[in-house]
Amino acid sequence: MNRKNGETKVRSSDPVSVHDEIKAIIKKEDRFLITTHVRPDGDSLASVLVFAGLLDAFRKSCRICIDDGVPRKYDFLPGIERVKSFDDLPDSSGIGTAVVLDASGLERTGRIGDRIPETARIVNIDHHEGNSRFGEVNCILTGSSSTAEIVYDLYRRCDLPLTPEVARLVYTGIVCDTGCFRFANTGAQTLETAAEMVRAGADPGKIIHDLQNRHSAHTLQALGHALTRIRFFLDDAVVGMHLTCQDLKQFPEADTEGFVNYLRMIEGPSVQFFINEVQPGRHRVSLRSHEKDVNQIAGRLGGGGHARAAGCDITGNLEQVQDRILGCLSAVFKAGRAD
Ligand SMILES: [Mn+2]
Repeated sequence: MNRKNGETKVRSSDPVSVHDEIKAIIKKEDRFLITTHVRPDGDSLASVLVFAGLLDAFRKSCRICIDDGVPRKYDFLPGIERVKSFDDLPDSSGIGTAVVLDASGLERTGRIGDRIPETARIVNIDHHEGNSRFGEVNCILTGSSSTAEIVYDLYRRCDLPLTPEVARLVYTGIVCDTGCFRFANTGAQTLETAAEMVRAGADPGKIIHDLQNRHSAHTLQALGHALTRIRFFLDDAVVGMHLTCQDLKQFPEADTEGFVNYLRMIEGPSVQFFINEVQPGRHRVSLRSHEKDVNQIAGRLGGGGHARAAGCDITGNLEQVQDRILGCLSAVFKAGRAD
């Protein structure tokens, strides 16, 4: 990837001027690619679909492409069939503008980033604190609960009518990134936007049902298995659990996304982690905290995310992975810098 990143310093954008800039691009550009990070979640998928709706309203053509399949649990999202995987993008030479949503760096889009022609303009819309401002236009609003909320704000500023489909998408994005309005990123504005979505046709009960009550039995069995592995570290300041490839062979249909959040329910520890061995020796680590900056810790381990929810990939055996996480945490605790 030859593209140069912009300043790496975190800085929130001025929403009015950057929205105007994006609006101007939408008006003059005709060939768009919309993408987001690998292992898409509810917010990233909702964001790409709301942005696609915005382009539809301007009668612009776009392709939506993600370097990963769409997890089955998001199959209820209106328009989800428009989201294509990497193999469906054999030729990207005609793309004039790539809109990258909910990705803190271009590398988070996996192989898609490399497919964006050098001549194409990149519009980067995100709410992650560590966003590397890799776009020609960067709309980074770290105070937003979700990227869906930012895209909706843009949609509203374009004076487009709020359809029930867009309302369902935006509501889903907010619910997914706020943990159903439980996390610290749930502000008054978030709840106001959510209320607006409900008035416009989003059904909160139905969306929660679609998101949470369609798990396979394997998912709950895998969760049960992981919960038996809860261990405390660093004088009980940290709690963690893990699943190995071997474990997951017993539960092939398990979706482990969100398992780490169960650890947050334990009183006492200030940091929670879940280690998921996705391939032999390759571990996906999820970090959470009620009050520490785990984005900083994930950053030291080659990952990133948000202050209270972040992740990284670490290779090695389980003990090595655990040692690296704990080594990093104990250094940060000692220095008292993770507040
Ligand atoms: Mn997000």
